[in-house]
This record gives sequence, C-alpha cells and structure tokens, in this order.
Amino acid sequence: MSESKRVTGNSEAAFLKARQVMPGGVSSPVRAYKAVGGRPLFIKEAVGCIVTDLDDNEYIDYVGSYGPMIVGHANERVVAALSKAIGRGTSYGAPTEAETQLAGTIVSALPAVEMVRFVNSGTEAAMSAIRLARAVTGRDLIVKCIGCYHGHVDGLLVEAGSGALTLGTPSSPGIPASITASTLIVPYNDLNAAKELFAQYGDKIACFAVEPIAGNMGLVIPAPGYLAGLRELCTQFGALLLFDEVMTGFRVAWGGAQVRYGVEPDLTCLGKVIGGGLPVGAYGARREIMERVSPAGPVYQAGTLSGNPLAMNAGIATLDILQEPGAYEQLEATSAKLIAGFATAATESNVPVALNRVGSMLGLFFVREQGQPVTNFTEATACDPKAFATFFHAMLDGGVYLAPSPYEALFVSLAHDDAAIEATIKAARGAFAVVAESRN
Ligand code: KE4
Repeated sequence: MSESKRVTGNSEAAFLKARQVMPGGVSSPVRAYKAVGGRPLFIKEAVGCIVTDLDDNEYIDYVGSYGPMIVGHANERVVAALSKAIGRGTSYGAPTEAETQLAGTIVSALPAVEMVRFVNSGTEAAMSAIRLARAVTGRDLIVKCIGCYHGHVDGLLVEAGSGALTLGTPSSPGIPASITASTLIVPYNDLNAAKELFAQYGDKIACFAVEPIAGNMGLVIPAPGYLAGLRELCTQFGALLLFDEVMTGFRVAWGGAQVRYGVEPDLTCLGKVIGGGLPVGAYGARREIMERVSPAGPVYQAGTLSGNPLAMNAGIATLDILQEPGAYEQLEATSAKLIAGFATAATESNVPVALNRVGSMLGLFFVREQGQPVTNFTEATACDPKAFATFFHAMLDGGVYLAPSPYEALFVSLAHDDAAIEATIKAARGAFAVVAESRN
C-alpha cells in the first residue's frame, strides 16, 4: 500500500486523546478503522459532498453518516430549518406540530404505514417493533437473516451457529443465551430456508425481520421474488413481516424499498434520512397494530427525546427537498454514472469486482473471480478484505472517503455533482491499480 501523502498528525493526536476517555476512541465501532487498519480521521466539518479532517484534508464523502445525509452535508435549507427551530428551544417533552407533520409525510409516503411512533435510533425502532410484534401475535420467536443488522438490541445481536437453520447464538458477550434462544436465523435471499423454518416453527413466529435491501454486509440486493415470498409465508403462518428500512427508507425511493419492490410489510422501521442527520428512529404499521402502542394501547415504549423539535425539523426539511421533482432521478443518474466508472476502472486494472446498486446505495466487493455475484453473507464474507483495505486507503490518498469496512454501503447524495463523480472515478482508477500492484 503506498505510503499516505496526507498529513494526518492532528487526527492522530486527537485519536490518542479520545482513546483515553472513550472505548476505542469512538462512539460507534465501525468508525475506528479496525476493518481497514490505520487510525481514523477526525472530521471537523462537512459541507455538500465534502468532509474536511482536522488537518484540512478534504475528501469526497460516500459515508454520508451511513445514510442520513442524502441531500448533502450542511444543506442550507436544513441548516435554516434547524436555526429557526433551535431559537425556540431544543426539547420540550411535550407534543409538537412538527411531529405530526413529519408523521403525516411518512404515512403519505409508505403504503404499509398508517401510524408511526418516533424514537431516537434505528436500534430503538427495531427493538420496539419486535416488542409490538410479539404483543400483537402473542408469540415469542423472531427471525432475522444472517448478515442483516437491525441495531444492537440483545435479541437481534445473534449470529449463525452451525447449519443454515439454527437458533441464534449471541454475537456479543453480555447477552444471555435465554434471550437469543427466541431468535431464529436464516440466510438472506434463501426462500427455501425460510420455508423450512416456517414449516418447523411457523405458528410460533411473531415476526420475520429483514432489511429489504441488505446494507450491512456491503450492499446485497433481494433476489427476484424473495421479498414477495417472505410476504406470502408471513401471511400464511400469521407472522408479521418487518421491513427494516432504517437505511432504505426515503433512500431508494420516496416510499422506500416497500414501494420500489411493491411488497407491503406489516411493520416498518425507519431512521437516518427522516432525521436529516439528527438522532431519530421510527416504527410504523397499520392502525390496528400501532394502536396497541402505549398510551393508546398496552405495549409500553417511551423516550425523553423522542420526536424532538430539532430532529423533526431537520427531517421535514430533508424530505421537502427529496419531494421536489427530479430529486430521485438525479440520485439514480449520479449513482449509475459512479458505478459505471468503478466498473471501467476495475477492468482497466484487471481487478475482479462485484458492483451492486439500488438507487443511491452502492456495494463494492473484491470477489475472487470476475462475474462472481454477491447475494448473501457467505458470498460477501468470501471476498478479499485485504484488497478492500488497500483500496480504502488508496481512495483516501485520492481524496475519497469511503466507509472503513467492506460490509458497509456507499451513499450518493444530491450534493455529489459531476465534478465529484469524475474525481471519484479518477481516484478509483488509481486505487484499483494499487490493489492490482499489491497482488503482484
Ligand atoms: P442506529 O441504532 O445505529 O441508529 O440504527 C441501527 C440500524 C438499524 N437498521 C439498519 C438497517 C441499519 O443499517 C442500522 C445502522 N446502520 C449502521 C451502518 N451499517 C450504522 C453505523 C454504525 O453502526 O455506526
């Protein structure tokens, strides 16, 4: 890997200090660069599609805070909305019209959602939706797919034991086996495995939770008929289908993956984009399901900062921008141009890659042989992590900021203009050449 030419002394000093007072020096594990090596850059500001580190190095950003920043960083309309809101106080612990407004927009956009409850993270949304599913069905078992991530709630931090169909085993210390014993796991995109699981446990399953487009094993696209097949199985066995659209909601279409693929879940989780970069989550469903949630019904869930005015107003401003004619067409066109540029650049250096894209979410995998698809966790983890790490650092040297893990997606925003895309493709040509060289 070429020695970095960038000066990063201030980030390194900041990282040393951070590690004295925060585990790993970060507030979320992926940010620590464990998967790619090296030390994390500390960011001091971000405007449009550019992030700037403590040493004033600028990068074209494809992390986008892992999804929320779809209209770009410090978008003037979002900043204006926040500046107006902040002058009226930051949190009241009382209902506000902004919550009703944002809830109304979500309900009008998502066919499967008639009511919504705001929380403060995607984890909280998933945790609460699972509780609601168990209450509504009176059943305990939940199902998740290997490689999908729904936040760090105990019952969903499970990993494959032996065999394809298995009871989950905790993927972190501190989680009692008694909790994960109620979690079943199956491979993503494997409808037969799901059918077998329902045949065995169907009448005990409260819900099947799935990322309709998987964005936490890199980007993996649902196989044709997969989501519709899950819909049928859940209906047949009386289980609730939970689409975790924390990442895909308002990202891959105005109505999220459920509109893009025309499959209606029973429960939907949201986050990221709907908060415009402020802490937010939400879960929603048909009225008869949501009216079971306290205080309308008995299923308890609460939150001090849920629906806070800042997140609501940032979300409203963000969705207003997305609702403008041409917004999603622009995201599609820019993302298509980027992925075509990656494909050409990889071919030039004879580096085999699998490139997945849905809307403005992209996945880049260093497969062993050109043409190998990546359709599930096994195939994603069979890719070359060392090549990704080399590519990641070479892209940083080229002024492009990717997520520091092969199991994240790339996110394009409305702020990524032609110049940014051209510059990214140029950096990628150099980075793929560095990967090819590292293999010789
Ligand atoms: P949060 O609790 O991090 O707000 O959301 C959890 C979550 C739930 N569902 C899906 C589909 C998600 O992608 C996430 C969080 N995504 C990760 C990115 N892979 C957040 C980045 C991080 O963990 O730092």
